[in-house]
Amino acid sequence: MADSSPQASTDPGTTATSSPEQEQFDRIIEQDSRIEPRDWMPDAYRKALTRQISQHAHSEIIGMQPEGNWISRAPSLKRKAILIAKVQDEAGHGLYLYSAAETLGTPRSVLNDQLLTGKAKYSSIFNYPARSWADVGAIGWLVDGAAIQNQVPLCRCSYGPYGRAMVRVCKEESFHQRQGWEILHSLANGTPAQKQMAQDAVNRFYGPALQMFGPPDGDSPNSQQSMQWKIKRFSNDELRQRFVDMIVPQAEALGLTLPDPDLRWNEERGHYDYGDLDWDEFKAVLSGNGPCNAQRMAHRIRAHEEGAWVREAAAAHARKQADVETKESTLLRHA
Ligand code: BYC
Repeated sequence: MADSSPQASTDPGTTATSSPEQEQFDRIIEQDSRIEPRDWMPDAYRKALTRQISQHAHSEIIGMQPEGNWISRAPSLKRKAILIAKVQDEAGHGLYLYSAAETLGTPRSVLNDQLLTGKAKYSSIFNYPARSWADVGAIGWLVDGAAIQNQVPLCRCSYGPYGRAMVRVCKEESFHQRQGWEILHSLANGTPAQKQMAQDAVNRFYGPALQMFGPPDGDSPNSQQSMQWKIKRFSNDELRQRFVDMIVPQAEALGLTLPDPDLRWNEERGHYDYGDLDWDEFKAVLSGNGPCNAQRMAHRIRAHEEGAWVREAAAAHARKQADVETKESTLLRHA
């Protein structure tokens, strides 16, 4: 793809004038090809992607907390090893995503500041507590399940680095969802108390998991433009519907129910109808008033401060390496 100068930033839909760079960009989008970091792109496209990818990265990093809290209390060595691997995967997803976001020009330190100062959002779901071991199962089955539904189409995102990061993330999320399903399956087939614990966890996570897809389409200010740019391939409601259609038979197979009295198959639509979600609660969580917002942020800020020595050591090591390389190349030049 042509590497052209970042001038004449004219976003589609905001201006009648067009530049050759804009036309080339539009063509790439139209042909379902990919925009790469050095290609010209409208400022608004860069901004929209930086917002979405960095929020996604923040979600992965904050998302380590609810399950991380259960590592020391996992019911067996095997469960503990699996959970450690899963939480570590989330850290890895955060790193790929920060790297993808950085290719758009904003350094990771700036993105991180936006998270720590509360300017950037992260997924609403991680402001809910994991109260029991069954919640770890519900997070895997419902939260990672919702994440996969949302992220598989992102593998075809028009921005190359994001789409490529998503391919790997989705493979790992698949494993995460299965481990969650397997935890719930064991509990649902255990003692009546264990089955009840699984049911309570599903009751707690069902609504918030459906809200992960974002507000209803009519209240989603970013969707239309994001879909035109082929960042998003489906709307929030379309993906939410697909998710409901997927989990209803899975819940039946588990022998658990989903906490929605309005949930029923609609023959005419070929989909399950489902009841209204609590959007007031969603807004409260987004504005910082969910059950765990303060705790999640306090923990992340503390972890960042406690990690200062690691960042300083890494920077000192990098400086030392650079010095050695400079000395070696000087010696070679004079040899
Ligand atoms: N929570 O216009 P809309 C994981 C915001 S991590 C918080 O529809 P858009 C995992 C939205 O940002 C999974 N905020 O936005 C990790 C926007 O605010 P701003 C995370 C939300 O971008 C560890 C405003 O509401 N996944 O899987 O078109 C353990 C209006 O919304 C939420 C991703 O990040 C929400 N739920 O669509 C286990 C996927 N929903 O920025 C699992 C990538 C909306 O305008 N992101 N908002 O102030 C996306 O696909 C899209 O950004 C969204 C929202 C579907 C989330």
